Amino acid sequence: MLKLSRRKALALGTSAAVSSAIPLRYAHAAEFNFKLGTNVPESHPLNVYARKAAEEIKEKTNGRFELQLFANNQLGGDSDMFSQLRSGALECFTLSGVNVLSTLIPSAAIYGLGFAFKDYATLWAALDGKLGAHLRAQIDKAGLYVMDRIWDNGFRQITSSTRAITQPADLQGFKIRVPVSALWTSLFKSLGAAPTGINFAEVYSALQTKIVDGQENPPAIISAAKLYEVQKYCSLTNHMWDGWWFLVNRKAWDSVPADIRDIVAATINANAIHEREEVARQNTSLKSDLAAKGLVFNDVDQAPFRETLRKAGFYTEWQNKFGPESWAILEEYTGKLA
Ligand code: X2X
Repeated sequence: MLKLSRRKALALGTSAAVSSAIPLRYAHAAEFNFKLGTNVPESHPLNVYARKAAEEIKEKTNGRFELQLFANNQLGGDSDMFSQLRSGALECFTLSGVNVLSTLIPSAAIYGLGFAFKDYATLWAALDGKLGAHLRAQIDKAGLYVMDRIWDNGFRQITSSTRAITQPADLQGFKIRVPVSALWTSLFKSLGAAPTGINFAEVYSALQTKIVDGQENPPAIISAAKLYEVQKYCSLTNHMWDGWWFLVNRKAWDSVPADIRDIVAATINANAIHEREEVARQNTSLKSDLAAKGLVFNDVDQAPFRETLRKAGFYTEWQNKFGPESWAILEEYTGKLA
């Protein structure tokens, strides 16, 4: 009985796929099937525009190249997906340079230095300019292909279930989740907090079960991952910016003919620009929406936080770690930090 119905289902699945799911003009399997893993929920603009890129690529390559999206940590957390990407089990992965990418390439984290960028104009000038080129060269050296345009995650804000953060004193001993990253841990330790490195896949439950009292992310993520259900306050610290590099396994990328690679890269980079516009819009417009859902917002004066970091030796420590070359390029855009 069970066997019969399974066979039936299989037969049905096959004929359905042939007759309707694949449009006639793509009535052949794609030659190149790339999986893309992301670490945020389906509704986040990263996934919306990655999907759009996938549709456009299929169209422009006449079905020869297929990009299949696995959003929301379906393939595992960041650390898992990063190993899969490196081994070739996963072809594409969007990953922050400040997150686990920095475990392989320490200087990839440099743009996430606390309070480094004051606005988007400065930030895009750096990341679409000399700083981005410098960072992409290091990712390339480490054996990964990286698309030109970084995707926007946003300026990060601290949320908490226990108290609003208005001054550095509010962070003393504060149990906060940070991604698995030396720079992130150092930033919050230097501010006096008690950070724990946790992949984003486990953040909601870590907040719900009170393993940590807070986390930090931009409004677009707080909304898409419904973190407002387990958090009460959102303090607009803008303490750092973060984004996702669109990474590709080098061997898989090299297996694709140059003309198709050009289409894929151009389409992904164009959609990164659209994604940036949407994220910037959401990170502004979502505040009233999140407030209506019960999140209590407060503005923050950054000056005492910066001063706390300076006094803790945070900037000089990281200047030494990143080295003079990367640091000089960063300061061309941000002005003197150390
Ligand atoms: O892990 C996070 O907090 C996230 C989703 O913002 C990153 O990818 C860094």
